[in-house]
Amino acid sequence: MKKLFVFAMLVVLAISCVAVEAKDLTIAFSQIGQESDWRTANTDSVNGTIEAHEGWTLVYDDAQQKQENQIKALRNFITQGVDYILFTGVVETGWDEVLKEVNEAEIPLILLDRMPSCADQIDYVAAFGGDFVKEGYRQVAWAGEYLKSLGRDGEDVQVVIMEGTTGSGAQVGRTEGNLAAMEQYPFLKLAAQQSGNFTRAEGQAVMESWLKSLDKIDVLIAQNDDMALGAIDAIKAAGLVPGKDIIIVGCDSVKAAFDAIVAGEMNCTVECTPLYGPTVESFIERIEAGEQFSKEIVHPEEFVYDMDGGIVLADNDGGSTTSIKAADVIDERQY
Ligand code: GYE
Repeated sequence: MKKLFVFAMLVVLAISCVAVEAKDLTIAFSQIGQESDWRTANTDSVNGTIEAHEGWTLVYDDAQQKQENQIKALRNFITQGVDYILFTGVVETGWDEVLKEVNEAEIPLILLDRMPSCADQIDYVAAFGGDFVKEGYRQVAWAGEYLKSLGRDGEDVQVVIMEGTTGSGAQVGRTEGNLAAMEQYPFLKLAAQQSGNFTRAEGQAVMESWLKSLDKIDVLIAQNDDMALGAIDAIKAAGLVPGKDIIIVGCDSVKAAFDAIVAGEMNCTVECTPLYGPTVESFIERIEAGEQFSKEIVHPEEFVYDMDGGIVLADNDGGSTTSIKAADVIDERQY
């Protein structure tokens, strides 16, 4: 009986020790909006992870694509005295003032996804997001190599680039990568370049107008899958066959793009993972334990998926990657 009592006391002590050690945290997240499947998966991953973590409380704000809403949200987070701020900016510029206010309030800032251009002038504790230049480079390099494999590098191949939200880190970086890779494949000719704002509806509208105004389109480079999927609807409505009459390369690698590739209506998607939750969780846990991160942006490892696999393409950083057949891994996809 006495032994049992001592054991019970030890259990009580152990539980209370754990309770004292784990610090309760309020973590605020200023999200851009819900423009794409990528964004929905990103929100679910980050919010879901924080909400599931014992002792962590989430304060979430959806800015509906408006910079002024994000600025308001950040100021609210400061007033509330949250313990961490997670931030991704709808565009790159215009954050200097409000992020300096976050610094003055001494709230640890974690930069996610689209980095602000003032990153060099502010303090932040960690940064995590896609390598947008590399993704853009891969999109065009995949198309170049694929066309070569079809023996079409002797043609003048007409390429349209559908860009994301103008002035966003993802659009700026992917456009830089797209254009750098175009230089490596002189048979690829830029026929048009326009924003489809990362949404399905605008992707469809931009493709409709291109199909009316341009003589010939051989390749569509869409800076996200949602715009590619919208464009596919426009291509079908015009009586053309997507994936054949027009080669379509997207970005993100969302499930709907995998379905389109397996159905033969889309050719390739360059991965950009939205599953940030586990990384954010480990950053915060490690920072709480006293670890310091460098200011360098941590990029996740990402791949390229297409119809048949086996296309070898050079990366912009001297490395290379081999495409993976989408149908082989579709069942493992998490978003
Ligand atoms: O590719 C797109 C989204 O910033 C990486 O934003 C993100 C991009 C993503 O709307 O689908």
